[in-house]
Amino acid sequence: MLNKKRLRIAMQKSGRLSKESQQLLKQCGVKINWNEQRLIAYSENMPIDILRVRDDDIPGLVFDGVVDLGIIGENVLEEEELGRLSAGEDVQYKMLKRLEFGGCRLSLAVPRDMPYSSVQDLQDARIATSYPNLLKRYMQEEGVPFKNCLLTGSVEVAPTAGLASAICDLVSSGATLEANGLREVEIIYQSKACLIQRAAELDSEKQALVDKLLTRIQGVQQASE
Ligand code: PRT
Ligand code: ZN
Repeated sequence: MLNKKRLRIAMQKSGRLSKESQQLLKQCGVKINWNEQRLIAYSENMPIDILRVRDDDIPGLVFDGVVDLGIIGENVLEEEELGRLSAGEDVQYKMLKRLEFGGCRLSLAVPRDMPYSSVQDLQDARIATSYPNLLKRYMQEEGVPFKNCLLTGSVEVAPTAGLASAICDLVSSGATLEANGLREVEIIYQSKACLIQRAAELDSEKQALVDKLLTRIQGVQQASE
């Protein structure tokens, strides 16, 4: 059971952010007994509990105040925020720090042989993505109507499979696009991992612990520059 007096931090259980999230806590002097199977991990030397979940759940857990802090990619954070706002819900949280890992970009890509000179060329095109809200915001800003094809995975194969004529997906090295015969044509969002805090006030002891962690994170990041 989670103890309300202990600081609750949500982080990705397994995936691209998990190792570096764990490493960050370690560098801040937080000792944790990680058991790969467990949902909750406890710190031995500080009043901190770690909730290990899928990254998609982390923004909501922070917005709803179920956890105190979360480490999450800005792409997932902003996608969830836009989704809630468009559903008429209020979204509140505090952005504490942009972190030095999890860097990637959300980009539009088209088949290599498709002629492309600007985003206008995607007018009324069907675009496959797992980020419908970030895509919609970008296309609205550009004034280009398009059709959605929502996929939670395998987005990069959508054009070959005949499901869509373009995609909007995360890119880091570009190797996945290359391997699927796609060409990156627009970067619509630049992302890094970040540390967020719930909007509702923490009690003074918990807040003092958050401040201490933040100072240590700043120290760790400065040392790596
Ligand atoms: O299981 P869970 O839901 O927790 O994990 P997940 O599978 O949804 O996410 P995961 O672990 O793949 O990614 C977590 C976060 O890492 C993302 O939300 C981003 O903030 C960040 N990140 C950084 C990336 C990448 N780089 C990345 N390259 N997330 C995904 N990718 C994928 C991309 O979707 C594409 O399939 O990697 C492929 C492209 O990589 P390149 O190097 O070939 O361009
Ligand atoms: Zn996910």
